[in-house]
Parts: sequence; C-alpha cells; structure tokens
Amino acid sequence: MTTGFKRNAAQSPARHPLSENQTENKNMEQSSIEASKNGKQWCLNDFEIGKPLGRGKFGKVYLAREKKSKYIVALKVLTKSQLLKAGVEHQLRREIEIQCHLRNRNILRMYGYFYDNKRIYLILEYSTGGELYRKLTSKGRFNEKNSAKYICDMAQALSYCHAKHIIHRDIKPENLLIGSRGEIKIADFGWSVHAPTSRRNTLCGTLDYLPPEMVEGREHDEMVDVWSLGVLMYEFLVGSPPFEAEGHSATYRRISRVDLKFPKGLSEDSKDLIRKLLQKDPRKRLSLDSVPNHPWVLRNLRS
Ligand code: N15
Repeated sequence: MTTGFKRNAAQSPARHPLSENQTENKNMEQSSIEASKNGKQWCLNDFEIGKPLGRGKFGKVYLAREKKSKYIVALKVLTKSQLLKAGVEHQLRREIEIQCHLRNRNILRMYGYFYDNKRIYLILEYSTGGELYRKLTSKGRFNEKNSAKYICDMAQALSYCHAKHIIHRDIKPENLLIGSRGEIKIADFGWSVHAPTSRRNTLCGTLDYLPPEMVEGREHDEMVDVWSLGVLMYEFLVGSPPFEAEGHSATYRRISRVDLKFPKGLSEDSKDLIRKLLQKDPRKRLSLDSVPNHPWVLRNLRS
C-alpha cells in the first residue's frame, strides 16, 4: 500500500448513506453515525455498478447503487498505478480530506472512499442534471435568469469555502454539475490543477479562467476565485470566455491587460457586475458576499 491510505483513516461521518430518500440529509447523517459505531468499511461488493458517467485522467466515474439502501451515487474509480506515476497521491489525500468535510448544497458531496490493491474508489453525490459544460455547449449560452442563479449560488458556495480557508483556483464549466433542482454543484476541488483535463492540455485551454496575478506568476489569494467567477459569468451570458485567443501568449496578454470586450446585447447591469469581478487589482474586486446583492442578481432573481 503505497498511497498512504490507512485502513482506519478518518472518513466522512456520512460514509454510510442508508437513507431511502436521496434528498433527506438528516437520515443520512443518522445512519452514518450507526455506521461509524459498526466501524463499517465500504467495499466494491456493497455497490451495483451501472453505466459510466464520465472519464478522467486517472479513471472513470460510474453510476452506482448501494445495495442495502438503494442509494444512488457516482462512484469514481481511480487507478493507483496512474496516481503514483503522476506523483499526485498526496494531493489526492488532501483533496479527499477537504471534500469530505464540506457541507454545502452547491458543493458536490463526497460520502466516503475505499480501496483495494489496484484502485481507489470515491463515493460521490450523483447529480441528476449532469455536466454543466454539456448544457452550455448545447444551448450556446444561458439566459440572464439562469446565469444569475448559478452565479449567486457559486458566490455563496465559494464564500463558504473561503471561510474555511479553501481556495478553489480552478473554477470553470467543466468542474460544475447540475443537481436535481437545477442547482449548480461545484464538483472538483483544486484537484484538477494537478490533473489536467484534455481541454487543459490543449494549447490555450489552460489560461482562460486564470487571473492576471496567476498568469504573471505573482502571489495570489482567495480573490483568484472572484476573478474566475467573473470569467464564468461572462461565459454563461456570451457563450465563450472573455479572454479567449489563438494560443497561450495571446491569451496571456489579453488577461494581463484585462482586455475585456462585450458583444452587443448584454444588459448594462450584467456588464457592471462582470467589470467589478474582473478587476486587475485583486483588492479592488467585489467581495463574494456582495454578489447576491448586486442589482443584476437582484433583478434576475425576482419573479
Ligand atoms: C479529488 C477528490 C477527493 C475530489 C472529489 N471530486 C472529484 O473527484 C471530482 N469528480 C466529480 N470527478 C468526477 C465527478 C463526477 C461526479 C462526475 C460526474 C458525476 C458526478 N456525480 N454525478 C455525475 C453525473 N451525473 C450525470 C447525469 C447525467 C450525465 C452525466 C452525469 N454525471
């Protein structure tokens, strides 16, 4: 066992999702306490494996059902040899610890994990709405009402993380899922910084969401997530990120200069919020807690 996972390592308190009702978190918490008492460890045999939901660099995600409770989850299967080869096992441990302790309706829950000789299995919340990236691609862009709800939810979820001194640093549509009530779910915590997706490997995919201080290699803090939220809001409303360019260095220049251009048809208050999020000076960026009170959000969340 070279991954550093101890058999009795502390796991999520809610690692035993025995509830019949997926939406009842209370039941899950209760049964998880029972599970802790029993000292139950999960194993692959506890789950029925369904269709694949997605594929990443280190493994696949499957639809799965816990046999006893019939609880539906997303089971992420990571290959130890691939993790070791990439030297990311410490990063993974850290991310698992972070993810297990986050409880927010806009952050994908991780119920626990287990492993065998070859693989590590992450028991993740199943999002019925699927990947936001796909929805954005098929629709082209989102209307103001949906965008405002997503951005408001994201701001609150990120604020929750910042209060726990967790910076996401990799906000982009590929890391977001949609829940059963259409709510946004942040699905990936910093992990993908070290686990490049195919889009990140392409020439210019990497930089689009990064703030000036990061592309310039300067020190950065939690205000990087405020910038990324601005980029995300622009992409929701326009259909492509604001600093997109041919190649790495052209994107770098556009970000560094905050070369922000709006297509015709965007509302004035939406442009105002985007500008306030996309400030070059991190200290001048709008605080996350002010986002829900911005006129554009208020106007679109009414009705
Ligand atoms: C490093 C680790 C501790 C962080 C844990 N988070 C992740 O591993 C990030 N992650 C989340 N990687 C894959 C997923 C993931 C979770 C991918 C897809 C789904 C998921 N939950 N639900 C889905 C899902 N629901 C779908 C519905 C329709 C079509 C596709 C769907 N994918």
